[in-house]
Amino acid sequence: MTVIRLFEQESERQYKRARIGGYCHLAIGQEAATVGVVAAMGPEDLLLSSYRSHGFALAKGVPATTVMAELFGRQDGCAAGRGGSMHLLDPEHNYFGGWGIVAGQLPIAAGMALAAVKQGKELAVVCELGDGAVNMGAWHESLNLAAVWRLPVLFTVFNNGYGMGTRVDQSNAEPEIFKRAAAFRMPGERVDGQDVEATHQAAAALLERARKERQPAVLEVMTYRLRGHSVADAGTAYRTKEEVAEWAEKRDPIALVTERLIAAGATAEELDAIQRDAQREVDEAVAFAEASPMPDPSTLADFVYGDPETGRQFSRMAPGSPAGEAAVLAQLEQAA
Ligand SMILES: Cc1ncc(C[n+]2csc(CCOP(=O)(O)OP(=O)(O)O)c2C)c(N)n1
Ligand SMILES: [Mg+2]
Repeated sequence: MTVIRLFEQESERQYKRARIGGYCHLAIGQEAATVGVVAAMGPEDLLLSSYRSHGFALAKGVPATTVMAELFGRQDGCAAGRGGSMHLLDPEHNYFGGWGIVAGQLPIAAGMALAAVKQGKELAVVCELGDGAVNMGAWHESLNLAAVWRLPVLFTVFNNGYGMGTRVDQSNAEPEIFKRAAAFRMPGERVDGQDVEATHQAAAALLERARKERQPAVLEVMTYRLRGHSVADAGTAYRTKEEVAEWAEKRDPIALVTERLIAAGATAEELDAIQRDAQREVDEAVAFAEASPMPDPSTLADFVYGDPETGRQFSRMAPGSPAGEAAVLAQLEQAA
């Protein structure tokens, strides 16, 4: 949790220095929710998340070096510099994104679970989504299929109170999102996402059922983002300063777990060491990202198209042409 917190604070600094381009969504305040869920996963389990994804990648074991390099758009980034903050990817660590389209990850998660079932693998897929994703068609389609086909997916809804600037109760006829699992006859539970142990326990029990019984489920994880929607949003127009301060002062998940560790006998030295090691990891990540080259422009279409021929066809689009320069040239040749 500390690595994630320091990594994101550093990302915010680097974004403001224009080292990081595109969008950048921080999940500062949501660390217990993220770590609680991911720590309950087995090594074979597969993870997909929304675009608020840095913590998921880090918790799943993607090295901080390659995550930071991806934020910097560099060649050694975990998505080869193509994805950026919203589209982190590392199949080696069973982390399958980082999805920028709200609810875009849900059908993919259901499909991956179906593939695992067909291959006879006993694993679960964790699909994280925000509270803003539960009114998308893909939510209904994916949960329905997951239930009908008994697909081992745990849909973890990270309810941080807002979808951009819209409060959950302004956009949901049933704001207790976990109850909506009942419409698909699957278990639905709600857990305090600022409590890492409670989240871990709840996720572990549902994941066990997913693996053993192919039982899909919804886990609504109640949390709060202390920053704005993205680095470009101050996050003050649609909520009060008092509300944010209350969460920061009373419900900061790292402060809560630190209190618990102290009560359990952790020493100041041990806590300092966690902080120091985490800071070193983040510093190394920045140094690695800075040293990594930008991708060579000639490799722009690499990894983008399954068939490299398609990449070549689209690599130099003629103005107004839907099929690219190659197709235009072929047409001209034919006409001649
Ligand atoms: C299909 C689609 N519609 C709209 C957007 C723009 N958009 C990006 S994030 C977001 C809000 C999502 O909120 P939530 O699911 O609660 O996630 P959070 O940002 O709170 O983590 C919207 C509307 C998008 N990315 N994709
Ligand atoms: Mg939200």
